[in-house]
Amino acid sequence: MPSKKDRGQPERDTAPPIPDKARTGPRQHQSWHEQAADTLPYYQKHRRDRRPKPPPPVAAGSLDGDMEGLVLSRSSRVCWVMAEGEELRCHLPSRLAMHQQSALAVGDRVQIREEDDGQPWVTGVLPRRTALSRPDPHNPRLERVIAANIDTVVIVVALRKPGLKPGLVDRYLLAVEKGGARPVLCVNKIDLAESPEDDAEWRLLDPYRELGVPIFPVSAKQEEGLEELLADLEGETCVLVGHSGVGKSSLLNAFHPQLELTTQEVRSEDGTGRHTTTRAVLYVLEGDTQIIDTPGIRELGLWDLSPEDLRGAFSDLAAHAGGCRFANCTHTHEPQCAVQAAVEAGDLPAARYEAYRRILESLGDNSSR
Ligand SMILES: Nc1nc2c(ncn2[C@@H]2O[C@H](COP(=O)(O)OP(=O)(O)OP(=O)(O)O)[C@@H](O)[C@H]2O)c(=O)[nH]1
Ligand SMILES: [Mg+2]
Ligand SMILES: [Zn+2]
Repeated sequence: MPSKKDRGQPERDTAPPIPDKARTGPRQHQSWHEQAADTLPYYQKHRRDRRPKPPPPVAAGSLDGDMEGLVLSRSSRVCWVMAEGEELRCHLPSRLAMHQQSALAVGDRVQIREEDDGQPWVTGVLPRRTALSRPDPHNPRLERVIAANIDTVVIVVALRKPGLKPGLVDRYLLAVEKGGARPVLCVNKIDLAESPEDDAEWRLLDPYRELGVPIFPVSAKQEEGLEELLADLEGETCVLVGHSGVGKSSLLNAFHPQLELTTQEVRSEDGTGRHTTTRAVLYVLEGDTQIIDTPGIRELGLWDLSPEDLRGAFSDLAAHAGGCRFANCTHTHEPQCAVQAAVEAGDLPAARYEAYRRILESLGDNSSR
């Protein structure tokens, strides 16, 4: 990893020891933003004309199968694959089934072959272009791939029922950046909200607007704003993610009513969803848009993210970090921290700084969900 000095930046002091919480993150590695070696703001790094990332290693198997296909969904030891216009139920060899959560995801391209038993089997998984991952909630050392080869991750939120939780959006943005896809924010259920001018919740979205994340206000119920969102996603492979009950499946039904996906009212007591969708499924819409519906989650753990990665990925904070006294400033306890000064001066939203602090602390906890 090149030092700051090698990159032509002035040498600065080394910060005093960081508190234990901030130090104990996942293993250190050369982070994706360092590899990118540029200082572009967050969203500009994710424009569609960006250079493709080098593919990760092949997950499993030899690649001399007979047919190539697209994984539509998966279950224990089997997956459904679209190959040559047909939907095939394919078996997984045990070497793949054993690592199914990381080795095979919806959106993966696989090689399949009809074996002697007359059944189609997956023989290998092709390298992924992008992925959206999280740690396994039961074992944070294992990667769980939510979706593979996606162009865009649509982070779905609602302003009411359930209320907007920016913490989850912050975490998704980090995971999306790491996986190489493009983020967009879809604000559903606007029929339940006041007008944007009057609604304090809308202001929670300001930092994301400033980061350049596209925001689409929609109502799946009243079919508002859907055309704009669909036009933005046209021809892409996308995944809908977010809390349970925000309306991911309802959006897909609104895009394509024949799907008739099951949806359920949120709980009246606290407005939380009922975890209706239980597995990720890819649907192909008109215009060759592929959309993956996923189960809602409670929290999103961050896969393989070090405190250094986090500092770089919060690009709005990082833009001020050059003024910190210490080159390795964590913006928590160090004197003469330009990031904290910017928050105090109102040049950086306090909410973003607090989000950074919360996530940094959770890395120390080795948070798994
Ligand atoms: N008022 C209103 N309600 C909506 C809208 N979109 C969805 N809903 C309702 O919100 C509830 C939850 O919708 P779902 O589509 O099941 O939510 P989900 O995100 O797929 O939830 P999980 O599958 O549990 O992750 C349902 O009762 C929908 O009718 C909307 O635009 N406005
Ligand atoms: Mg659903
Ligand atoms: Zn600092």
